[in-house]
Amino acid sequence: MRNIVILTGAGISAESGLQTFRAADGLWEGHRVEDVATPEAFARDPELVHDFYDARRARLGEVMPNAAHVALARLDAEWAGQLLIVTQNVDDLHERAGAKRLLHMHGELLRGWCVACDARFGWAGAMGEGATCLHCHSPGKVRPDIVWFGEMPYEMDRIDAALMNADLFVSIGTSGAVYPAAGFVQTATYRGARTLEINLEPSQGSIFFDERRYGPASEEVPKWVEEVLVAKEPLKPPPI
Ligand code: BV8
Repeated sequence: MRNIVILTGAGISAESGLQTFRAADGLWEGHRVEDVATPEAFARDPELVHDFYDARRARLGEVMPNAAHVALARLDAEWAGQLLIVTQNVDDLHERAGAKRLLHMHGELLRGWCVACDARFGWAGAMGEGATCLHCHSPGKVRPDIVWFGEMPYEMDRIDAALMNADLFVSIGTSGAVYPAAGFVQTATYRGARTLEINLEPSQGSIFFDERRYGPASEEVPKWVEEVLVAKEPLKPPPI
């Protein structure tokens, strides 16, 4: 086993104190998806959408990565084979834990996107309707650099290439409710990869996984990473 693809969802950040989406106290409880996470919603009521994301961006400053984020960063640092962490999360906890081989398929809270000049840039703090583009300085054209429902996720080519080449696909802390992410397990299986689900409870796609482990990510992920790193035979570095 050399090439690993890991998909993470809101469940991996739950123990850091970030709300998940579908839990009783989840993000979608307070807000209807179509009111805050669609381009139509942003056109209709940008203030409501900015308030939703400004609040989540502010919350980031109050939380820390947990043992699951730290364990994946360790695997990233020590795994000689190919590894890609594909997160659906818009928080920055994977980065803060030290993960490098990481991509945000649904964007990032700490980034802005100017719909006037198409520039994308780091953004800390409230954004709000009046935000001015850091590149073209147009006011009121900056939106969160986040993939909303109906929009194409980021870096799908890179994700597909990694799935095509994977020996192992692992899904952590996701309900498997949102596509195309929820379909990755079938793509990986179709390409001959072994598949493992680590979650608090069975996800909507749990039947598609070869192996399932249920429990809090902060306990199950460090255990799994230890197994993988201990099991690894002294891999020779890939031929130049
Ligand atoms: C698109 C950013 C065209 C915003 C997000 C096929 C069939 C049906 C519908 C569709 C389909 N294809 C497309 C659609 C439409 C739609 C979709 O899937 N709708 C669903 C609702 C049916 N998809 C789209 O619109 C996507 N775009 O399709 O474009 C296209 C077509 C083909 C190829 C390419 C493109 C865009 C979707 C992205 C939307 N943006 N996020 C924001 O964050 O505000 S999605 C957002 O919701 C998250 O990023 C994530 O993806 C999803 C939430 O899911 P989870 O992260 O899994 O969170 P959830 O709360 O649901 O579950 C948490 C899990 O963790 C639970 O299972 C729980 O048990 C577990 N857990 C909790 N605590 C712990 C834990 N596990 C371990 N330890 C714990 N402590």
